[in-house]
Amino acid sequence: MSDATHVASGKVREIYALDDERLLLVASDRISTFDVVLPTDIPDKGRVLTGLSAFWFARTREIVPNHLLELRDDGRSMECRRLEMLPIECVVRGYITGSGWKDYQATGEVCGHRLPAGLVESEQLPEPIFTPATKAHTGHDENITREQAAALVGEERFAEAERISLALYRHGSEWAAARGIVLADTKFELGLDPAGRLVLGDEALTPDSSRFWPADSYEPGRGQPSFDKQFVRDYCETRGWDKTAPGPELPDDVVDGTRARYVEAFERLTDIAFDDYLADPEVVVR
Ligand code: Q0Z
Repeated sequence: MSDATHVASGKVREIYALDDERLLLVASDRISTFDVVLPTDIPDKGRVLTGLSAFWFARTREIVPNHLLELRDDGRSMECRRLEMLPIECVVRGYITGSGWKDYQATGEVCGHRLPAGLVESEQLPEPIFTPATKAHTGHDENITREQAAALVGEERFAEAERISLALYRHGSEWAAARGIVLADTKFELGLDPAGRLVLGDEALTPDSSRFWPADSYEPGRGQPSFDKQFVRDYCETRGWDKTAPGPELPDDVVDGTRARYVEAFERLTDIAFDDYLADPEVVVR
């Protein structure tokens, strides 16, 4: 780590430059809820997210190449190829929730996709839709139409990004559904390699970049509980917190229950014991 210079911070992750071609992505154990990072860590959360990303990168290489070069022994750091990231977030939605639900209620459309009338909150869409967003450096990403996205990246890149994103979502959502997890929606970040080819970067199909819902309690017509963060949200609600920083410290039972949910998501999706991952992170890419 002494040879790496810090280049960027996300809410719960850090990026370091290793050299001109390589970055180190480090996932912390921080957790955010209602857009605020809480003062209490969830032990091993960063390892769960890194392991899941690496798992998906290994399993989606036939769909799109990715930036992963090496998973480090700490289980929370990945050496990656440095890419020229596209200036759009590649969001795919299979269910109508979040900002998609808001936009649909206001206009009957999401990112220019006209949807059937009468959808209820959290309902599955007739088919998954690609709903690009701009990268807001402060505040929230903004949904944009395919025309706006195509103007930012070019028609040809847009069409390729859409095709890749839908294929990744279909793969991930079918895999997750077979293991009792609804992948409601997800966000990919694509970049260009030096040859100008699209490459999957950042994290992929993790609970921080997606909405995971427990399939056994799925019920359209209401908001769904989050597979991973529901204990934290419930606790924050009982505290009557106003959702401005700083958030509340979490009690041990909320921390333990939340850690168990992250580990459960990892084990269900990978069919690998989390202890085996801790002993040798490369198990997820073999
Ligand atoms: C990803 C982000 C994070 C803060 C830049 N392979 C890549 N090449 C170039 N840039 C990126 C990547 Cl992954 C890149 N982000 C998002 C991640 C902390 C922001 F860990 N920003």
